[in-house]
Amino acid sequence: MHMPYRQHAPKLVGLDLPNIPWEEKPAGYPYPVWRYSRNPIVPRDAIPLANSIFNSAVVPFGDGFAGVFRVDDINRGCGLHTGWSRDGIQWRIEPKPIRFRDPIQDLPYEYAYDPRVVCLGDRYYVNWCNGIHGDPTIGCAWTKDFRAYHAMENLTLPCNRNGVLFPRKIGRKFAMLSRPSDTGHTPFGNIYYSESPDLTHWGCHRFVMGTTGGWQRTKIGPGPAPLETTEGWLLFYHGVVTMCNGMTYSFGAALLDRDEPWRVRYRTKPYLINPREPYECMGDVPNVCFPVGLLADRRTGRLAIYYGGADTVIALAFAQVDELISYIKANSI
Ligand code: BMA
Repeated sequence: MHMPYRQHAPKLVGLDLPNIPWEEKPAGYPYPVWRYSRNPIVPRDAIPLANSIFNSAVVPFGDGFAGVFRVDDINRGCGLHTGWSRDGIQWRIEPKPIRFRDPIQDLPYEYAYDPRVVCLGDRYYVNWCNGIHGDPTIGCAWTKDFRAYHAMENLTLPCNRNGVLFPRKIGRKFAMLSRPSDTGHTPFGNIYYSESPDLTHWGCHRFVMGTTGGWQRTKIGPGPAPLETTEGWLLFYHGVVTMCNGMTYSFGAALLDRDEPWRVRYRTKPYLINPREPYECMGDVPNVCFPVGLLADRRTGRLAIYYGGADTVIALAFAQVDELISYIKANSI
């Protein structure tokens, strides 16, 4: 049958991953991103001594998936833990936090949270919010097997709380999105692009996008590693609005230029997901949907988005890339 729309449908650039989690959109659901019916997928107490497990990143690995999980413990410390899964839904999380090999002299690790993971060449790079002298910066380490993690220099000066690498070089340079912040509950925040020849020295900083109105009025920050499509880099990002009882975290998506990703082509005016289910509205920090993980299947265009719910649990949402990109374009700022 002749289907002109499909012929021009945006395509994912990447791997065929037919085994990523998937559930069809509920009949009649009007929006392009829908929640997994059995959320949350990881409860707060999945391992001993955990207070909460949330804001965690996953990648395809071997026959299944691996991930780096944010675990806050019952002392209210926060650390990163490796996790393993066959189906991307049921996770076995290591009870002990990741210890980095080859620690770098004079580079403290006081706390670690909100990991992102990206495969670049034959290595997986982990970025997270890294505490140094009480301030947040962007930590970095690499691994090939999710067992030995090798410490690298921090990617930014303090204060910066959200950093993520692109999954390939752009213009022969490594590339990163990050969100400079303050040392507290930052009441501002725009997304910037930076590049590096070696993952250590960063420069050529470019403004990508800032706050606007509505759900993204107070601050925004990059989520999972940008996903390459024929229409540009698909970036899920969180946005915050300050309400009378605190901050509400929702998420939306943008399409960034493929060659010059600091140029925003389209960006959602409405949110894609906002806190409304009990596991998003009730928890240690109510009203938080915070995306940091993403899996995509090139052939079907299926997306599985992992997000933290209320700083307490991990939830999953789904989208179809061509439908989502059409929606972003039709509902752009
Ligand atoms: C941000 C980060 C996230 C957290 C969010 C809501 O500043 O600390 O880890 O999910 O606040 O508390």
